[in-house]
Amino acid sequence: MNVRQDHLTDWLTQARFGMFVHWGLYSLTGGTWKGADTPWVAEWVMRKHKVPVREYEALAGRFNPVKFDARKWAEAAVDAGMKYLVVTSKHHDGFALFHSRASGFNIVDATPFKRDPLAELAEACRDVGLKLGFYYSQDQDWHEPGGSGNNWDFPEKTPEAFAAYLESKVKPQLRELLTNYGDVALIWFDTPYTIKPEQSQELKAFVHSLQPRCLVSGRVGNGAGDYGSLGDNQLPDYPLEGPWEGLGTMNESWGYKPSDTHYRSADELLNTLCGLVSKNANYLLNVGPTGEGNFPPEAVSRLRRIGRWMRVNGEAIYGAGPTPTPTCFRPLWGFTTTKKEAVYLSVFKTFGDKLELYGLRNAVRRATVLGHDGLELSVRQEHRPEMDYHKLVVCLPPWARTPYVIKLETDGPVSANAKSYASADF
Ligand code: H79
Repeated sequence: MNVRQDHLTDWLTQARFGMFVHWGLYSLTGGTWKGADTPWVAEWVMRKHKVPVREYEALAGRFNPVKFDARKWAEAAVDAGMKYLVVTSKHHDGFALFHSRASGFNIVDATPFKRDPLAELAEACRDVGLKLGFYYSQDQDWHEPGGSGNNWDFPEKTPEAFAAYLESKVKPQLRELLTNYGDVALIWFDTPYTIKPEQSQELKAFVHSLQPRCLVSGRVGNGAGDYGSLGDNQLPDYPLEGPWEGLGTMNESWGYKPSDTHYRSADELLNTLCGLVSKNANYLLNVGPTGEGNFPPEAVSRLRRIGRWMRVNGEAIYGAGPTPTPTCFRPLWGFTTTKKEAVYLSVFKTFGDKLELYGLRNAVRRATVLGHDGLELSVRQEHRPEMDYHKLVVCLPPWARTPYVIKLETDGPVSANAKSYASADF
């Protein structure tokens, strides 16, 4: 995929960490339909149980999340160290979480709530300095005969009906999203299962015609995106070229699912963040608020812990580049990220009182632990320039608690033997 590499994606690479929010009518169900569970992901409740459109629509009559507080969501993201927020404006169920003239199946016209959460979020994000993006399911729409995915109400799918759906719902709703909510940082398209190459290009051009600075996610399909999108919960093995974004959940489901209690710990989520940045990718971490509009307590506590860590260690994340030694055996202690004249080692696991790093050609001027700037760690370096072999040994501080970050200040721009191996004994 040909991702865009110009100044318009600079903010994305600078940001590195964002919040994904999956919220909609499915949040009311918690993934349960007439007593039956939906495996894995709650937001698929309609398709997994083949709920007829008319029956699913009735959920709207019960959607009244009076506890929704946009400011609270935005502040939770900022406190966690996140720089942007992407919220589901319309998921595969076809329900618009904003006031839409293009479809009556929207939160203002179809629910007793009658408020427009996206308008409230746009204002809150502006107030707290978060960029705002909208997830929009352009291909699957289980509410429409032309959208893909619903073959129980609409068994006859045709390319003509899909094209008509793009014209009558997708484009008008994108126009609303890109006209009524101020600056939109990105549109996060998803699941390009049936969309044709020219339709993906057309949607991208349509978004840019309304807001030229708005980025289009890789899942608009057919390689047309401005930036790349990894698979759900995927970690790449090697650094990626250009702007990319990884995305993941804290438990399994994206939409609120109280039975899904298999949460990753805050440290595991930080491990994923550091792992992604070391591969030149962002991390969009999901929260699935309840049908009442609250973040689950498990998410709140993790966001708080992540925020405490980011306030000390954010320097290793924001605007940081990938590992300079991608072919090194994957270090077991953690991950490497870089700035112009610094290398950051995020340490998640220690083996004894030393850590080894191979391939760094620079002399290290100073080694410190972020948050403990006054204390210098002792390092030993061995260089054999004729073999481009470089070994660095850092003495680990016994008082530091993982995960922590070691900053190595280099004697000039970071330079490394990218093909360096972890061991010279081969
Ligand atoms: O919005 C979230 C997912 O609902 C959406 N993308 C993320 C960001 C997504 N849609 N489709 N997929 C992800 C891939 C579909 C995977 C499937 Fe399944 C495996 C469909 C059926 C089996 C996962 C498990 C979804 C339903 C059950």
